[in-house]
Amino acid sequence: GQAVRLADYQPTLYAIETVDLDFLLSPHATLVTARLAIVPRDGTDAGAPLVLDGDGLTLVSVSLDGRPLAAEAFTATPDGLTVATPPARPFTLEIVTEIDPEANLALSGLYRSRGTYCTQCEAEGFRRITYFLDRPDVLSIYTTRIEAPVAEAPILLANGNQIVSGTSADGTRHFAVWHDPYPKPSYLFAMVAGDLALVRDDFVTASGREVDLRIYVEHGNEDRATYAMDALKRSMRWDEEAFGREYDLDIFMIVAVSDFNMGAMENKGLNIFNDKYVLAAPETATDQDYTGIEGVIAHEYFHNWTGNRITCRDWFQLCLKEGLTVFRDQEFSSDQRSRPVKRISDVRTLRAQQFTEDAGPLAHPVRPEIYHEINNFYTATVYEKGAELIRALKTLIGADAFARGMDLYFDRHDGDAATIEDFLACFAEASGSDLAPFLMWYRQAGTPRVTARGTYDAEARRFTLDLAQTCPPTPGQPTKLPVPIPVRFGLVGPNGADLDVTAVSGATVKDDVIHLTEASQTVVFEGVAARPVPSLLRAFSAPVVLDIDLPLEDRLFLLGHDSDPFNRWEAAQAIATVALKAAAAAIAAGGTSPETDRSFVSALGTVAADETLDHAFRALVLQLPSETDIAREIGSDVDPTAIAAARRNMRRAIAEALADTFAGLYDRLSTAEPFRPDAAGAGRRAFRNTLLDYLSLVPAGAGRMERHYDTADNMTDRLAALTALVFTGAAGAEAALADFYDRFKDHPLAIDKWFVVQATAPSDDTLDTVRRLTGHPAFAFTNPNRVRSLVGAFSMANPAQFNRPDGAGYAFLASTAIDLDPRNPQLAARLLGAFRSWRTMEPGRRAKAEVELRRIAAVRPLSPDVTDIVGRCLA
Ligand code: BAL
Ligand code: ZN
Repeated sequence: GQAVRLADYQPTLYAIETVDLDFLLSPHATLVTARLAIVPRDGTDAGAPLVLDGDGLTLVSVSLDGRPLAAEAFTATPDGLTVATPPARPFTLEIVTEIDPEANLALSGLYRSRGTYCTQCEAEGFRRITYFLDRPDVLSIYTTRIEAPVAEAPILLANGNQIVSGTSADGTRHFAVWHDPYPKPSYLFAMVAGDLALVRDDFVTASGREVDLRIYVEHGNEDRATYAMDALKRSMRWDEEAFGREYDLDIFMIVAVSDFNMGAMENKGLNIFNDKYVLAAPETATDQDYTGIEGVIAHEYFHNWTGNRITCRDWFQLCLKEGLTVFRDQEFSSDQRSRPVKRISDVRTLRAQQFTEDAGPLAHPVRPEIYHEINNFYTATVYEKGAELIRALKTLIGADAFARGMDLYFDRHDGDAATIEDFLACFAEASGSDLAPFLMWYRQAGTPRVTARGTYDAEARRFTLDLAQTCPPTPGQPTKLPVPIPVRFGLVGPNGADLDVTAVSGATVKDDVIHLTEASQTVVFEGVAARPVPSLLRAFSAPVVLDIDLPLEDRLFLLGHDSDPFNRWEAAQAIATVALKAAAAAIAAGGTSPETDRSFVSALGTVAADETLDHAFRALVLQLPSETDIAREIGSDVDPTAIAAARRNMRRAIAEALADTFAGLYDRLSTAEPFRPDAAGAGRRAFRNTLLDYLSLVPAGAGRMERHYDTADNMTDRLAALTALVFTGAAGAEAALADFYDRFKDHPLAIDKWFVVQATAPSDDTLDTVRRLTGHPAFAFTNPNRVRSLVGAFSMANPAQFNRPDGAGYAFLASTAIDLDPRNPQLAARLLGAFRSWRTMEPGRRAKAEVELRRIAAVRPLSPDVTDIVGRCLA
């Protein structure tokens, strides 16, 4: 694709005020008639060409104000339609295209998923349906007529409200007309037609509007949509209470489909979901699935205001809707469950995905300034770092000013296609502060590193904290400027309580937040009664790497006593990270792992046994940093085999030292309780399964894994047992795999887990297994969930096996992506993200990865999606 630059933004010459769409559905030859009411914008030169986007379209006819356009009046290719000299007044353009939904394996535009017609238009799918100004700043009122055989598609849905419907005289064909009164960009268009079951409920908004809630699923799945419906109602109420946002149509629909590139899509009034984020039953869905459903249902619903009512001016502003909406769904989940547990989980994801992305060749600013393929920018940086920036902004200006800024944003920009500058201006106004420096967070890629060094002067009762920030170079950005970093802190005194301070100088400190705005600042705290242990970046108040040289005793103290639960967890992570880096280096150099520090192990035992802490939190403290986290911390000449060995050794050392404690805790939790997918139930299972994971490494685990598997009454427990059996290569592993497959062979989402377990197994046979499983009858390259479960899990979640020293993991991924690319380029490009850390590998692996990347780059034709990812990886 051509480079698109933020600096080149220009509004369109023409507006499209209304769009009347008419779909005559047929699997291989759907006729789409689009009647566009087009108006030259003020200032457009008379007769300036009208250039519409297309992608793979077949034009049937085009007419202007009811008359066919003469051949010389326009040019049409599959990828565009230009009207050379349109009238200098409002006019109607009628375009008829013919498309083949059945052959659309890219899952963008109009396609079929197990017989259901559905659409995915974000980012640029609408141009695969009809010629259009397919960009987010062209807002139109849509009316959609869908006609199909009754037998094939008894359900006909589109955005907005249904206004007319009818059936042919012989009863074989029918149609429905839907009208959406809210102007919207083309990426929010949706239609669905098929034979689906309906789950209904209703909701009354704060001001008394009755909303008809509908979830459409495949027949037989009705019972599995109840949790999604419940999450939807809770989301609707929460958005009224937390953000004052009410729903604005009489009907809200969700359709679950099996074949979907993304998680879900926020089309106005008609969300279309990957069924993974709708369907759940205790036997087939894990607690992680339930929380995923709750979060994604909320996310798509919240987009109705942050994304739909206020959309993006251009795709560079993607974070305007995504970062903000992720922030909103994270807040929702925090309020529904445990805030500290949610925070820790989100930071784990952020580090694993976003920090890793930010540290490699695919790093880009939260608001990029150039792209070649927008589909490749639906990233952890835009989403997760985007959400962190909203949170950091709230921390800097305070909750009250943040709330006023949000109100102002909704008020001022309702109906707009807005920018990050528009958004920040609302908060600058609401808080009376200059947010120009904050914009730098959006413009600079890379994870800032904050160095903190403290010294205590007992005589002067003074604590001095030297803070400095740097940000490493990223592609196209060799040097960086400082950004405003909110450092939430406490000075923890000897009894574990935060010490009082009588005066602070050297930086703005508001309540418990230091505003680090310069490259370096020294903060001086007066009246500090005792030597404190600084607890910095509490609740992870900014998306930075904190470099603080605390001795082990101080970290152990924070692990035991910090009033901030996040930093208690963080203390354990930091201790483990230091030790694991050292162990991996020793192993890579041909030595053996140093012994795991006994005081750390015993501190973990204390946390595990502390009944005042909730189960979910204890589970998180016991989980060591991932292999990916350790690799990123090492940063260069990475040996993933050594990292995996170091981590395995530490887990085993902990398990051996704490076997009795863990076994006792495990057994006490084993009393049966009815399954509930709430935070308490999920926490209890997470803790018990973490204990099982440790016990699986020692003799005490023998027998427990099988029993855990056999007695499981829910997927979380069953999957944990299966994972432990397979990962330890236990004698019962094969039988359990066979049993699991047999039990769930009619549940593709459960079979995905069966693929994941085998693809992530820490065994040198895993690649062979994965290759073999690509030929399994339950596997299909046409289904993104299956592909992600097998190929994606292997490449992204099994670093030691993907990065095999012989390069066979790289070759497998490259070949798979090359095969997939002609069918589903978005999916192929997404899988290749696994190469994002290739330059940090030791030279042997690096060379093998490069060979494979170059092999992909040489393939012709190659999609813009894959060309972009591979090109940036090699740049
Ligand atoms: N807009 C794409 C899917 C999502 O972020 O909700
Ligand atoms: Zn979103």
